[in-house]
Amino acid sequence: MLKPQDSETRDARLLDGIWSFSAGPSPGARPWTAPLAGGRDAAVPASYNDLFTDDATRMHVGWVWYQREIRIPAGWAGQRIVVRVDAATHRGRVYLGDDLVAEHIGGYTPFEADITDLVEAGGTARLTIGVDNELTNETIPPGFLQEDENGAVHQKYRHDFFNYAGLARHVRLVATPKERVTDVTIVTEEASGSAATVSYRVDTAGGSAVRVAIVDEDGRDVAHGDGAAGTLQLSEPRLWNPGEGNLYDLRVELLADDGELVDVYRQPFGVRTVEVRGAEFLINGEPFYFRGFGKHEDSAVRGKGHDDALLVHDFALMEWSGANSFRTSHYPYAEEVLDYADKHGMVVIDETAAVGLNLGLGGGVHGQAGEPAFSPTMFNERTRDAHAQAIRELVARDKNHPSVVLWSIANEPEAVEPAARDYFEPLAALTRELDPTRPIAYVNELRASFHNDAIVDLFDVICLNRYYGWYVDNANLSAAETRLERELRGWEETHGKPIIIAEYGADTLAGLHSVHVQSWTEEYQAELLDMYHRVFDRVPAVVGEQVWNFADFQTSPGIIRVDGNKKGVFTRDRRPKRAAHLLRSRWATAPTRNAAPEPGDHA
Ligand code: GCB
Repeated sequence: MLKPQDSETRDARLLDGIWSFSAGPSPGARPWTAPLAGGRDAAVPASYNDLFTDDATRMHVGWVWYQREIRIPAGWAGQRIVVRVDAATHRGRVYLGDDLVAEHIGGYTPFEADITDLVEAGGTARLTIGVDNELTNETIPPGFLQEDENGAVHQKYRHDFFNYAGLARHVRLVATPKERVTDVTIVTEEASGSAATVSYRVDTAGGSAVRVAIVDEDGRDVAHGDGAAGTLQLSEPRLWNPGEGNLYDLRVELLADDGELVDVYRQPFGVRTVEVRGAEFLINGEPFYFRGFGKHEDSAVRGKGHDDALLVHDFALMEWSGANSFRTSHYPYAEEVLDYADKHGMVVIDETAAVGLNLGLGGGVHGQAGEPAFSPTMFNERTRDAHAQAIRELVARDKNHPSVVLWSIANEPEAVEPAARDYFEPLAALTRELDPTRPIAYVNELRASFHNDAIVDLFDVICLNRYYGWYVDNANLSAAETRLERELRGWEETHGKPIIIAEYGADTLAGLHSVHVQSWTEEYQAELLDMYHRVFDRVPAVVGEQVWNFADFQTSPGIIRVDGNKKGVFTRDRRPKRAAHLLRSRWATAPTRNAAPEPGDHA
């Protein structure tokens, strides 16, 4: 799905600001047919949960309503007009006046409502967006409702991060020509320093002719083509590389028979290739070593609300620490984040919201054995359909980002029971079919190891989350080191694929110190990371280390954490803990943005 943009023929206006807001009633009560009764002010973009002081809104289960007036610019007569919602977590319904104009399921990918026939250029209309935060066994991510002793209903889920909801990303009013570019796909077929072959495909509505040009960063046209699909040659391309966010635009023009310009869309892209060969991960043919973090979209007050200031600051901190990559754990992030990663040469593992397809973990903390995870009464065919749709929408949205080098289709699903294979086989195949150019992975949890993981062979890269020294062998780093090395060598010998440690870390209370081996202290977190690094440097198949987590983040109140998950290397307000300095001394000294740190180079 194309990101809205301004061009000679297009107009995109942000509808950010203060909207009228109400938690409940259900859609049956038709709250969109009049100004919201009892409407409060809510900021867009922001999750609504932490905006107010009452727990009823914070912990609300079900629908909430956002409403505002929109004015259609007088100059938009004859255009196609849509409301574009970047995310409604987890289900959205858009109403123009009394009419339902769009419905979308999936909380982290965009959708559009076509309102062309319902509005007049120069006129106004009442726009209402309903957002439902309920999670079930058949949503991605999954969850369930639980009634307590007093009959109150609570939303439960199988991941630890808080179920922030609402309109956490931009909402826009967008005008495009009716005959228009509807999609653009760009693939680097081959790339070297001296030449590159780039293929493109343009989808359109209407019968106009297609003309394309590649435009470099200085605004010069460096290649041209005609037709809806083709191959373009670039000589001496400026490759997109880790740390070098070199970008081009594909300028797509639609032309009427008389040569008149019908539509223009500029799709940014980078020239780069990605490949897994043996136990190596190659970007532009060179081995790449991932150094970085699992992240969250999370901050005080705005919850998962997108904020450009936080985006710029988080990247500044990642660059300060020497990180060259991060994972969009555990859902697709705002498109602005990926645009920024493209521009800054930051490498991204792009993940769906399929977190918690696992009954053996409760919010990442407690095990509970018994019932199978993949069965008609638990995660079933409808769950898989929703998961397939989440993969389709992720690839459709993010396929042109050069920063995205690996798709992660799930975090820590159940992977031992045989039914896991029936569930994942078609999803892995679907991801490959949608994008044959990028490797794929799922992120594995401890209970599925190299000898009993039933699905890992469906994927190209082995991503492991490991908590030796924390959930296992807490405060015993020497036992943890032995176990970690034994396991990594097992994966290396059994599977011969590149291994990324997608999570490792320890909860740490900023300001807590000890001269003893004491978990929760800043010293313990740093020593634990240092121990992992020694092991990584001894196992050649390890091609990446991403610490859990970049920053402390808010968790579900029902799980036993002290005001959130404290595995951040930075606090929630982005102050460094001791471990941040350790990472900087390991990562920022690596010879290039591609390279593994020098073995033995520890603080
Ligand atoms: C995990 C999960 C992550 C949790 C983390 C933890 O394995 O993937 O979402 O936050 O553990 O800290 O328990």
